[in-house]
Amino acid sequence: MSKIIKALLVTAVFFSGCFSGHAQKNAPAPCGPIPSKNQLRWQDMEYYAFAHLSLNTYTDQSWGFGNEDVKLFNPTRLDCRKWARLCKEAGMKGIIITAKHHCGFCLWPSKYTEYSVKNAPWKNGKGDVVGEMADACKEYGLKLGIYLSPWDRNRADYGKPEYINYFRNQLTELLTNYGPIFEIWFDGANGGSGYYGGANETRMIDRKTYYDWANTYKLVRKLQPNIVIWNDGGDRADLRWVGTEGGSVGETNWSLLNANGDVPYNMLHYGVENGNAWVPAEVNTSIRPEWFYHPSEDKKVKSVPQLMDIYYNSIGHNGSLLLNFPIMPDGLIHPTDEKNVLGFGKAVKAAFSVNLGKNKTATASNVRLGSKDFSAGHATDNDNHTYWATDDSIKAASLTIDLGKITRFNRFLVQEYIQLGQRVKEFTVEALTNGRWQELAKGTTIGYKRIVSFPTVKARKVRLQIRDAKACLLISNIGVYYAPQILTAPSVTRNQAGTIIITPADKESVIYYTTDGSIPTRGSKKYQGPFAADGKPEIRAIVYDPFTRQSSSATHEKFDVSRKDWKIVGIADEKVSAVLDGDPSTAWHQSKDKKMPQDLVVDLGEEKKLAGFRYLPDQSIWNPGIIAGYEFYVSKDNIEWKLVSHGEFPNIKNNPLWQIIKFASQKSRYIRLRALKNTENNNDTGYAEIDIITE
Ligand code: FUL
Repeated sequence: MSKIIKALLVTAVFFSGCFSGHAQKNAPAPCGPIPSKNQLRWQDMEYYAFAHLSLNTYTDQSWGFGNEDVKLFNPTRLDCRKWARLCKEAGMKGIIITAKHHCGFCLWPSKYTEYSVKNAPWKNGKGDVVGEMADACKEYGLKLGIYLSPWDRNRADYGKPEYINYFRNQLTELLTNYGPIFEIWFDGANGGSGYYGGANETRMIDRKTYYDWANTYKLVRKLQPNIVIWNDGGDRADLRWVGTEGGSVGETNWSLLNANGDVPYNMLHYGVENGNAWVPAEVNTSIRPEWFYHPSEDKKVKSVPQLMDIYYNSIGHNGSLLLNFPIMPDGLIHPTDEKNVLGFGKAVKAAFSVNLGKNKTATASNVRLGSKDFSAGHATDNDNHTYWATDDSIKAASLTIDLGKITRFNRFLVQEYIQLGQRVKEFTVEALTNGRWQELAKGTTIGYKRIVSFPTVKARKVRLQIRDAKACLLISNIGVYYAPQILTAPSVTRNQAGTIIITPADKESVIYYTTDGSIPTRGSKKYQGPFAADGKPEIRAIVYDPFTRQSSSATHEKFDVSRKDWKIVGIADEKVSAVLDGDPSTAWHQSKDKKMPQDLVVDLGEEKKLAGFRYLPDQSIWNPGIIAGYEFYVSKDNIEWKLVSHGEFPNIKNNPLWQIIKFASQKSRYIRLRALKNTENNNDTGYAEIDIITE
C-alpha cells in the first residue's frame, strides 16, 4: 500500500479544525480540510495543456453565436499525435480538449445533435477529434481531459429543462467512450445572446440551479471515479479558477474555499485561510492573448521569459498550470507556439533539474518525537511522501541545509505535506554569508509547492525560517537551485505625440531595434532614447547582454497612424488624456453618475479612411468599468453620425485584451464609442486606450 493511501486511510475523516497529534504513534493530525486522492493525483501533474479548436477557428471569433456553418470545419492536416508529442516534449502531463465550446459544435460525433464533426467535410463526416486525442494521449503517456461548455448557443432547448438531459447525454458519451478522463472543465460563461435553434434571442439562466450540479456531479463521478471537476459557474467543484486568465495566482494561495456558488474574484485568487473545503487553484492561460487561433496574434505568442514568469506565478505559487494552444484551421499548432513552449520546457529543466540541496545535511530547531522518524533530513531526501515535522505546539521553526561547499543559487523550492492539510502562513529564506544570516526572500503560504526567486547568492548554508503557521509544521521537500538568467524582451510603446519608447526589463541592458519590420541584430540601430517615427511604424526590438553575449527574443509592435492631432471632444477632465497616451497601464473612467449609454467622442484632426477600431479596457486587475456591449459611430462633421458596428466584446471580463473590430471602410474625422453596458451591469466605463485601424 502506498504511503499516500496509508496517510489517507488514517485521515479519511473530515476535520474542520487543527487537532493535536494521535496519541498512539504521535503522528500529526490533519489540519483543516485535506485533499481527496483524486485532488492529490491531479496536484502531482502540475503542468498540462488546453487545446482550443472549434468553428471559431474558422471564423476568427472568440465565441461562436451558434449558427456558424458546420461545413467550415475542415482541419485537413490534423494529427493529434503531433500535439501530444509536443506536449510530452514540453514536459506536460495531459491535454484538455474543447469537446464543445459555447457555440455548441461538437468535436465528436455525438448521437444527440447534428451540429458536430459528423456533418463537416473533415474526413467526410467520419472524423472524431476527441477519439483521436484519446488515442494520441494513450500513445504518449498523457492524460486526457474534456472541456464541455454548459452554455450552448446552438440548441433550441437551451434554457429549458430538456437541455439538461441533452447536456447529461453528452457527458455520458464523453465520459464513457474515451477511456479514463482526468479532468472535466465546465466553463463559467453561461447564458446570453445566441442562435438557439433560430430563435436569435437572449436567454439567461441561473447558473447555480439550472444545471442541477449536485446530480450532474454524481453522474460524472459514477462514470469516472478518478476524475477532478473544474467549475467556475456553479457549485463548488474539486478545482477552482483563479479569477484571471492572465497566468497567475496569488502569492498567498490557500487551497481552501468557503462558499458554494459565486465566490468573489479575490477569494478565487488567494483562497480562504480558514475555508471549509479543499479546492486548489488551477491557473489557466493561453500561449497567445486569445484562446482560439487568430492570425493577427502570430507575433503575440508568449515568449520563454513570459512563460517562465507564468511558471513562477502558478506552479511556484501552489497552483497547477493549464497552458492553452489555439489550434490553427489546418489542425496544426503554429510553429512559433511550438518553438516557445519547447524553449519554456528547456528553461524549466535548466532551472530545476539539479537540486543542490538533495541529500545534503539538514538540521531543524525542533523535531517531533514519535515512533516514526520526522527528522529534518526528510525534507532533503528527495521523497515527497516523507516529511520533517515539529511538535504539536511548534508553529514557527527553522531548518538549515548545509550544502557542503560554497554554492551559488537563486531559487528556493519548498513543499508542505498537504496530505494532512495546508498550514504555513509566513516564512523567510536566508543564506549564511560572511558569518551573517542574510534574508534572500520571504513569502506567505507554501502549500503543495512554493518557489521563491532572488538574485544569485554564493553561500554554503541556507535556512528556511517558518515564522507562523496554523498548526505544527510538516515539510515534505526542499529544493535549492541555480536557474540560468533569461533575457526578457523589451516593451515598445508610442505616446500620443508619436514618440516611440522602448523599455528594457533590466535597466542596464543594451537595446537594438529596427523600424522596418526586419529582425534586429547587434548590427541594427542601438536605442539611445525615445525617437519619433512617422507613418505606420513597425518596430522590432531586442535586449542584448554583452557579458553573456545573449539576446532576448524580439518584441514586435505595429502601430497605425499617429494620434498626434487627436482630441477628445467635450470632456473637461484632463486625466482623459490617458485614453490616448499609448501607455496601457494608465486609464480613465467616465463619471459613474452618468447613466449608460456613455459616449466617448474623438476628433481625429482630419479625415481618415477608417476600417476599424481598437479598445483596450483598464488593465488593473479586476477593474470594473469594462465595456461589454457597444456601438461605434463615425462622422465627418460631429453632427451627422453613422453607426458602423455594434455588438458585444466576448470574454472581455475574464480576458481584458485589446478588442479589435473591423468594419467596411469609411471616410471620417470623428469617432464615437458608445458603451451600452459594462461587465458588472453598472455605470462605470473605463478606457486604457482607444485607437483606430486605417486602410
Ligand atoms: C473562458 C471561455 O469563455 C473562453 O472562450 C475559453 O474557453 C476559456 C478557457 O474560458 O471562460
